[in-house]
Amino acid sequence: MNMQNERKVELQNLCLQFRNELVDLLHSIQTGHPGGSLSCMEIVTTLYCEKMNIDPKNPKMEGRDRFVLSKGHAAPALYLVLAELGFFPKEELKTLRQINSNLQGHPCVHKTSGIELSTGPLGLGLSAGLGMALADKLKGNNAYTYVVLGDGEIQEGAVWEGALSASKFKADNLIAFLDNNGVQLDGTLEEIMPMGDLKAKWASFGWNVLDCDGHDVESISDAVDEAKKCKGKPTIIIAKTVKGKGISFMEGKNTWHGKAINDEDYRNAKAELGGAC
Ligand SMILES: Cc1ncc(C[n+]2csc(CCOP(=O)(O)OP(=O)(O)O)c2C)c(N)n1
Ligand SMILES: [Mg+2]
Repeated sequence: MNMQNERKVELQNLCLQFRNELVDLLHSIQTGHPGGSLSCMEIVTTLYCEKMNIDPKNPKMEGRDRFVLSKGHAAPALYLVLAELGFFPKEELKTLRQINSNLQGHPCVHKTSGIELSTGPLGLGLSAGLGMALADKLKGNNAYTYVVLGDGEIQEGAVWEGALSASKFKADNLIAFLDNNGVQLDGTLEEIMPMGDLKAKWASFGWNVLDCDGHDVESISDAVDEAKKCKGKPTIIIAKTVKGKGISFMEGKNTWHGKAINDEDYRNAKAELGGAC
């Protein structure tokens, strides 16, 4: 319970603003991934706006903290936060998913200021993030790498190779978030491929395992503080989330994984979020 109430309200309002902007953007381009973007909104916002040592004016600053959106389809959530912080002009958001735009449907390290790793093919972010964390250790940088994983994503075998390596190399500057919304592209995890006891699985791979409410900015912030206290092990924070969070008819529905928002759904979503169309 370390966050001032005023700051908590600021961050919550920012997330509401991002949800409104997300719906505007995805409606305007008639494509994109609403469900997974809404699910990780508080995690990405809290990390970037509260926890990470970064400088939008100097995105390659030596010793900065790193962020890897391993579930790359949630790129719009990340773009909204990066634009708000000034990594690139907010005007550019309108170019989302256009050919030659700097804002592709999935994060691209060569195009977008602030992006540390190109992602989209699921399962690669944890190992790459581990490499960044270990490089920081070699350089003597006191920096953290944060990786956000989807719960469907961790069905990929490569994730567990990364998990094994991170504990072997004692990467205590690697903090992963599991966006644990229980839903993947085609259904629930229970229907498609149950992951069983997540806490026990990660612990058995040698990780420090924490949990948090993934839609509560204070709970997320506290979990990061707790993770930083753990020495000699990487940490995974299992964040309880809701896919499509904030828009009732999208919540918990795999059908909203990657569906265009039509005019009627747009009006209903905006009415719920309290924003003007
Ligand atoms: C290797 C790979 N296989 C399949 C896909 C297609 N795909 C994109 S998102 C997704 C579901 C991801 O579910 P989850 O990780 O739970 O994400 P979230 O619920 O947070 O949106 C799939 C199968 C992909 N991007 N990469
Ligand atoms: Mg999921």
